[in-house]
Amino acid sequence: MKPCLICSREVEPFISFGRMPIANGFLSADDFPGEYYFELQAGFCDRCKMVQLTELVDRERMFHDNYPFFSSTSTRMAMHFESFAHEVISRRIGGDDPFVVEIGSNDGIMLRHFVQSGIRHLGIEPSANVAAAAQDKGIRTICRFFDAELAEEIVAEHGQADAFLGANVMCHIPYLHSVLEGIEILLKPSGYVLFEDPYLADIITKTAYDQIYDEHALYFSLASVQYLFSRHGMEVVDVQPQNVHGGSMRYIIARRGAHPVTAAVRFLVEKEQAQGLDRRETFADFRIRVERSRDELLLLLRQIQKEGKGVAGYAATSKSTTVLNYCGITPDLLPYISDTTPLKQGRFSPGMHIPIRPYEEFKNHFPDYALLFGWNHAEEIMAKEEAFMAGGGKWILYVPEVYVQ
Ligand code: DWN
Ligand code: SAH
Repeated sequence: MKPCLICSREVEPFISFGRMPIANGFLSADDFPGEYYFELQAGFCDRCKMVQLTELVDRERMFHDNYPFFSSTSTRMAMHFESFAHEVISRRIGGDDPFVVEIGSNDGIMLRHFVQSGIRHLGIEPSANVAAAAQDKGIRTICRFFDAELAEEIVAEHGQADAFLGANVMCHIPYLHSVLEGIEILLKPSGYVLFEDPYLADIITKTAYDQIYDEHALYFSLASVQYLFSRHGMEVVDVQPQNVHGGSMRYIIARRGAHPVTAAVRFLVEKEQAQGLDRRETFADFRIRVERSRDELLLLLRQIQKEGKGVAGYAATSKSTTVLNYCGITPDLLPYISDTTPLKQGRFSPGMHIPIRPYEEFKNHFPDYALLFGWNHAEEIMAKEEAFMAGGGKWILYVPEVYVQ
């Protein structure tokens, strides 16, 4: 048993996906022999209620100068971050010369709106290639991992921040206490922290097990976030569910007593208890549903193969690495995955070594079936793929269950 990343109590594992490669470790054939693996296993801490990985991958193996995820590839997400930025600008900052810091700012998908509004901003993004994409757009970005030490340096140079932002990044940081110490240093007394991540209740109820992969070290509920921030003199003052990435939660946090706590926080605390997010049995039940999902997906792909129909993967997401390796989906069952990211094209998927092909391959030769690894972008993708569907093409989905549409 491993000590909890948040409170040091022993964590009880509830699911193992077995030997797993790096989710975003798309590779060339020369690299197959040296491919890195770890055991992908998630556990639950009964004291602080944090769901977490029990074996961690070194951060430099995941976030480096060749990180292949560029946030701006989804137009729906671009709109989402425009509205996130406007929530901050209209409701959370003010005064003469506000200053906003975002960690995990990637290619600047959110910060560009602060640039446009002439607001003092700073992005903290350790993956050099995506940081450079932001810098090229005139977005002030430091290429470092955020922690308490960096927070001191930022305050010395720019002063304290009015808002500290993060989207899909806090759950990537197992050393969160250092980040929270940094926030204590960086945030003005009346400042706000706003961050959002895939929400544990959505992952569990939708059997969205593919959200579990190396980069996601933590899986937040309101209860676990409250515990974490309370240890640093802060509290959750509001929560706002977000209809992105399959169901996310935005947490709005302030120093204890600085701002009133909304009724939404109290309601969600009760709802989580009713859903059993604070109990082990909930996770044991999740494991059973995950195993069933795996068996059904494999069965379906084998049937399609037997019928001699063509199938392709759609979007080589990080999440797909868990599905492919856990289910054992080999290139004979899935000959290729189409993806719009040039850095992934011409390479192979981690572990199962399925070729990643440019989107044009899909567009020019529709398969009979498309296995939608980008299910979280289903609305955007299906709207774009009307011709595929009009020609009789069918989608294979596995969240919240395995089905053909
Ligand atoms: O937390 C994370 C989230 C925010 O983004 C990171 N750890 C990594 C990443 O996860 P992901 O790879 O599962 O993200 P997405 O946004 O579900 O998938 C992005 C991939 O999908 C890209 O490779 C581009 C591809 N894609 C595509 O080929 N066609 C995406 C769309 C919308 C499309 O139409
Ligand atoms: N916010 C973007 C990107 C999410 S991907 C979005 O929602 O689309 C996660 C990002 O966090 C990656 O770009 C990664 O390089 C970055 N990251 C990982 N650890 C970090 C840390 N300690 N500090 C700041 N950024 C970090």
